[in-house]
Amino acid sequence: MDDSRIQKPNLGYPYEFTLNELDAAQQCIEAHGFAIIKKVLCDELVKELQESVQQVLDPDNALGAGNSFTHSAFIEDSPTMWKLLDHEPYLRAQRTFCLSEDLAILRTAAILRNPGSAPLAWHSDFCGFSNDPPKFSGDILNRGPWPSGLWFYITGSNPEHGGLALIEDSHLEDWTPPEGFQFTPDRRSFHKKGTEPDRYVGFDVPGLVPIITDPCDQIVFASRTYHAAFPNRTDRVRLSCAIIYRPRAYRIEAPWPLSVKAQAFLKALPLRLQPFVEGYVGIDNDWSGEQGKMG
Ligand SMILES: O=C(O)CCC(=O)C(=O)O
Ligand SMILES: [Fe+2]
Repeated sequence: MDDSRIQKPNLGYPYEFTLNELDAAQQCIEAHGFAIIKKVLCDELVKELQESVQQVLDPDNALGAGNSFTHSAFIEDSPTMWKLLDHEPYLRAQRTFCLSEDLAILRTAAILRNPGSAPLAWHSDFCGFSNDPPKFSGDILNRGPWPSGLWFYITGSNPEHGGLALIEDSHLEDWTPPEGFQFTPDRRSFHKKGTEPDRYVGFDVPGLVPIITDPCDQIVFASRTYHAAFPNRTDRVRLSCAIIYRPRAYRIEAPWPLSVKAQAFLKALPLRLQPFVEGYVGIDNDWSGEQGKMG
């Protein structure tokens, strides 16, 4: 299928909401696993976030055509992201989606996808399908019921530009892959029946919703929702960033120490914002659960 012709889909239910329709948005997330919130950011903040993602992830434009880069503790390097924590209309929305009045930062991310960059395979961020001992940082961080996706695609999301795709209703605990597909052994992805059990890359999956947004919109998806990213077939970089929250009372026991950079972030954050970093554990992308055993 030529996915360049995919139009904003009519799904038979509303999935775009304003900041004045948060209850309806939350109901859509509960029913279908996602929602789009229109005009959450002003143009000025969009511009500042674009500059910050570019500056932190690829300051010298050296990444090169066809490449992508993900920063998995973006807020530690981007004081511009702190502005979100002072943005009451945005915060009210995050409280609604996380079902908590008292939010704390779980993790943050920014992604830069250059022109020509490859698609991202289908997956769920949720790591609670297995009770095996944790093997990477996601197994520690991504097990809660809060939304996994609270993204700003600050250069817009659409199928030509490396935008997001997701599968409606795939957040439900009894969801199974559509006709012709089966779960990968870890359940975090699926593949075509009769093929290798690798995460599927392709946009011919029944139930696929191409997400089409403006740079000021927020894309929300539920804890388990399966999603993927289209390749970037434009001549413009694709930028995105997110803060994922946990209810403050939900503590994370991280087996890795706080990095020097994480400590500096905690120290630099203004006093009024300190409640957002209560119990902050940062992330260690190299942690594999093996250190203790090997040591
Ligand atoms: O690149 C994207 O748009 C999605 C990224 C994503 O799903 C992830 O980092 O888990
Ligand atoms: Fe993801």
